[in-house]
Amino acid sequence: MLDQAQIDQFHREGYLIVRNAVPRAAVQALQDEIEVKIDRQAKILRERGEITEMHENADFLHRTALLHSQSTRILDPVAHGTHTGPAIFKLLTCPAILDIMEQLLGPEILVSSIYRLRPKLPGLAEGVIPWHQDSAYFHSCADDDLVPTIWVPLMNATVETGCMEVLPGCHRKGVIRHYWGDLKAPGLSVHPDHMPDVNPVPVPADVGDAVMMTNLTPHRSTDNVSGLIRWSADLRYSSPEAGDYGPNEASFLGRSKDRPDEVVTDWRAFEAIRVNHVPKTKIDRTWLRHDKETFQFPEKAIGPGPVG
Ligand SMILES: O=C(O)CCC(=O)C(=O)O
Repeated sequence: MLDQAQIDQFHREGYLIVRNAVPRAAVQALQDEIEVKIDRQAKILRERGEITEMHENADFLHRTALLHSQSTRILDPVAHGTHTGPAIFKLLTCPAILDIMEQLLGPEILVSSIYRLRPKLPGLAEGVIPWHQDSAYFHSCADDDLVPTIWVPLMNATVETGCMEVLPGCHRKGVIRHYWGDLKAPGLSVHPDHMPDVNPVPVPADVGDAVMMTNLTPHRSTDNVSGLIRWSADLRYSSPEAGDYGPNEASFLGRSKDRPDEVVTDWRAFEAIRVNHVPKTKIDRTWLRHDKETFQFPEKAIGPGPVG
């Protein structure tokens, strides 16, 4: 649970570090689940001749990078919200997180369709996430609603490994103009001409801690210059009123006073909901690509540098 000072800070600054927010057993279970998935994928890729060295003795913070240098397809089972299983379900529905969400959102809590596992591999340019607000990716129906992210490190995330950075107090002015970045930073970036003039704050966090942000908080993560994989999970929640802001994937009811019978309590039901989901709405954002966008200082708009 958050105390009132933490709730006030979250609303005032648009972010909050919550120490010991997440049970370590839940983090460990997710690490174990990921290791099994990666190992299974490594075996498939070995059969296809894409991987020759299995690095079976390498640990969670090294193995995937060693396998990735042989085949980038090693990440397929954990990419883009594809991962389901008992441990991710347990983390998404963990009472400690839902209690915090109930404080912020009230008793009706949707577990957002958009959750991600992020293996930020050392020295890999694609792992750099430029400045953005999550709402820039969402359908605009939730622009006026709170969709808190809880960013959960699966290792001790330091500045060196590329932890989160936020722009404090910049979440009250709505959705800022974004554009689609170039190949080095392929996601959405805040347009540099519209970048708030505020000093970034790095938010290192250890296993068990969580970094909370709003859907309008500008945030990014920079290079991982350590030798370790910076594993994390980012989870989101909303009240049902926020609507279907992430229609490409399935959300589900995580806690409810009004509809307790509809709360998903079993990971297999969660998996079925994810797998069988058919998107009905399209995202209504039309951000320009970097080569079609205009910039006051075009040289600032190449690569991840300009947006940070
Ligand atoms: O984990 C990262 O590096 C980026 C996460 C992010 O952008 C998010 O949680 O919205």
